[in-house]
Amino acid sequence: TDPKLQAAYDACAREPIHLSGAIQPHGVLLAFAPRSGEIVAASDNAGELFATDAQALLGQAIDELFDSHALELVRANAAASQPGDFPRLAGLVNAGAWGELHYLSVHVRAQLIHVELEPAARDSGEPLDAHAMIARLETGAQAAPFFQAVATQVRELTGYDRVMVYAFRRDHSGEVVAQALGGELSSYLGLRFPASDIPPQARALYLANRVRVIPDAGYAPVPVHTAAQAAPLDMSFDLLRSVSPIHLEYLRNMGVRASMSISLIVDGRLWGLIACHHPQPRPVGPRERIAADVFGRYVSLLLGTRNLKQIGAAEAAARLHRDRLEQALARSPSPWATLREQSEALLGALGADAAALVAGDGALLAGADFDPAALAPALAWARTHARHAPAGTAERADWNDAGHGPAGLFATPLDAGTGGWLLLLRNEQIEHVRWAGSPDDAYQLDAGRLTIGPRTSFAEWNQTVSGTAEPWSEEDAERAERVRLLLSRHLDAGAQREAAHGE
Ligand code: BLA
Repeated sequence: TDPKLQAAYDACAREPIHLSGAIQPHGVLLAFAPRSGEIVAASDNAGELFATDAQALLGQAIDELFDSHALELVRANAAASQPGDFPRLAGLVNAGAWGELHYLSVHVRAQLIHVELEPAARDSGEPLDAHAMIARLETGAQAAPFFQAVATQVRELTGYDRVMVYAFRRDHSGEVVAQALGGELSSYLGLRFPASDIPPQARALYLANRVRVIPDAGYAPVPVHTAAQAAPLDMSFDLLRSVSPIHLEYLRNMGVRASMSISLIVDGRLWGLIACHHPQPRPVGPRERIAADVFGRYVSLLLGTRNLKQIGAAEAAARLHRDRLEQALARSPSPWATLREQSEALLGALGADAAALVAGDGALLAGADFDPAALAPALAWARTHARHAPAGTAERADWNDAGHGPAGLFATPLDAGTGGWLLLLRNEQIEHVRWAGSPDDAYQLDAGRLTIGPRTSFAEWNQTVSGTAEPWSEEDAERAERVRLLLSRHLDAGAQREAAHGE
C-alpha cells in the first residue's frame, strides 16, 4: 500500500473518539457512581438546566437533582442494562430547574451510570415506524433490489434527502451499493470511498453502538466536566457523544448538515452502514433512533441469511463436481489419465479458472486457457509462501511479472514434504473504480499545524485497476482442501495399484 495513505490511516486511527470529552448540544449528560450516587461527570449545559454551575454539580448526589419518579426510572433501567447495551429509553421525565419534559436515556459504562436528557419539545413528533419499514421491505432473491428497498424505506420513513447503503470491501474501503435521493444533494451511487474515511476505531465502535445521529453538524461541542480524580469518561455509548472534528469537517465538505448512520452487522463483522444525509439540520427523537436500530438489526439478519444461502449454493455446486470426480477416480486404473478427462469437474470442485496438479509421478494442467508459462512462477511463489500451509494472492504482481495471464494464485501443498502442489489460478478482472474524490487526496495535511483533515472534493475520479483477480475466500480455501484430500487419497492408491501391477 501507498506509504502516504498508510500514514494518514494510522493518524486517523489514533484519535480516541470514545474519550471526546464533549457532547453535542441537543441534550445534557450526567454520569454518577452507582453506590454513592455521586456525580462524577456533567456536561457544561447541565449547569443551565439545573440553574447552577456545571462544576458545582460534580460531587453532588444524583438524588438531589431528580424527582423520585425519574430516580426510579434511572435505577431500574441501570439495573436492567447489560454491558454493551444500547442506552435504554427509560421514559419521559420532568427535569431541571423549570421541570421541562425530557426523554431520559440510561446506560452503564465502566461502572458508571450515564444519564442523558433530551428535551421532548425538540422531538420531530413523528415516530418512526419500524414495523412499516420491515413490512414493506422487498426480500426477493436479487441483491440489488433488496439494497434499493432498504434505502427507499429509510428515506420514505425518515425524510433524509440522501439515504445510502454503504458496503465495506475487504480492504475496508467501501462502496455505495444503493441510494434513495431527493433534494439538492448529489448522487454518490456506485462511488468508492477510501478506508481512511472511517478509521478502525470508529468501525470497532460502530459494531457495538449501532446508531449514530448528528442533528446539526454545525454545532459547537459542549465540554463534559469530570471530577478531579476521575478517569477520562468512556463515552462509547453516549447518544450525545461529540464526534471527531475531522468527521464534522468531512460532512461540511460534503455539504451535509445532518446525518444518521445505522450499522449493518453480519457474522460479528461490520458489513456496512445505512448512511443518511440532509442539507439542513434535522432533529431525531429517541423513538426514531430506536426504530432505526430495530430496522438495522432486521436488515443485518436478512443479509446474514442471504450470505448463508449463497455460500450453501456455491458449496452444493462444488460438491456435485467433487462427487463426479471421486466416482471417476474410484473406478480408474490410472488416476492421472482420469484427471485429465475430468478437468472440468476438477475446476468446478475448486471454483478456479485453471489449475495445476504437480506430484512426484506426474503433472496436469487443467483449464482451456491455462498458460504453461505461468506454471514456473506459480511454483516458485508456492515454494516460498505455501510450503507449510495453503496461501493465496489476488495480485499478479506478487508472483508473475509477465504482465498478462492469470492474476490470482492459490497454492496448497499436496502432502507435507513431498514437493507436490495443487495450484489454483484465477483470471484477471479489470475493474473500473469510480472514486468519490481521488484516493491520492483522501485527506489533507496542514504542514504548519501538523494536523490531518478530510479531503475537500468528492467529485468522481476514475481509476482502472488491472492485474488483480477476485480474492480467495475462506470457502475457496475449504474447497481446495477437500479436493486436496480427495486427490492425495486417489493418487496414493493409484500409485500403489500401478506398483502392484508392475510386479
Ligand atoms: C466517521 N466517516 C465516519 C462515519 C461515516 C464516515 C459514515 C460515521 C459517522 C456517523 O455515523 O455519522 C464516512 N460517510 C462516510 C462515507 C460515506 C458517508 C464513506 O456517507 C459514504 C457514503 N475521516 C476522513 C479522514 C479521517 C476521518 C481523513 O476522511 C481521519 C483523519 C476520520 N471518520 C473519521 C473519524 C470518524 C469518522 C475519526 C469517527 C467519528 C466519530 O464517531 O467520532
